[in-house]
Amino acid sequence: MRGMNQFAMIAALLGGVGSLGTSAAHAETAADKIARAMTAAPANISEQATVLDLDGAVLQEGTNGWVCFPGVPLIPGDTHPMCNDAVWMKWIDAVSSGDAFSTDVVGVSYMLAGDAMVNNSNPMATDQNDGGIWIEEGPHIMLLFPNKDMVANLPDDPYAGGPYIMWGGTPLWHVMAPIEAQDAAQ
Ligand SMILES: [Cu+2]
Repeated sequence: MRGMNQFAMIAALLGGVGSLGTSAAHAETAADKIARAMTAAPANISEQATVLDLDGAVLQEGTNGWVCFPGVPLIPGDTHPMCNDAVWMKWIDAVSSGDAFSTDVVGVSYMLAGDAMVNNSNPMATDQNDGGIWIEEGPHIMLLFPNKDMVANLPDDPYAGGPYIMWGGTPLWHVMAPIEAQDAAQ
């Protein structure tokens, strides 16, 4: 599946994930959003980063090429901040426009404040009782690679311990590298 349909479905179906934060988000000031966005990465990255709102509006201009968001921009109302390098920004743009993503170099994104609960194999899943493996990852780094052969050594199981592949069977695949111990599968 590709094109706008995929993004529209992800946005619509995962919208519920972020809806808990929506009412608080409406009351938030730009300063609140900037402060949360900056918690996604180490200060020496986030303090010089550009900060964008989920709709792409510039909250703060930066100088170091990194872009931080107060939530995942593909998920309306999300409150899990991330700081992306240029490769991850290209990935975000590709997913939101429905274009194919490719990269010649590794991409890095920081999510040191943790992430939403997701089905690790299906980005569009919404039912946590669907029998799939669900994960609400804590502080982590996310990596993009030029091709999947480069990560053939990594498991698809988020509870295997160490880095793992999220959404491995889809064009949205990426490596999750937790930086804190993860609770066992429930
Ligand atoms: Cu993440």
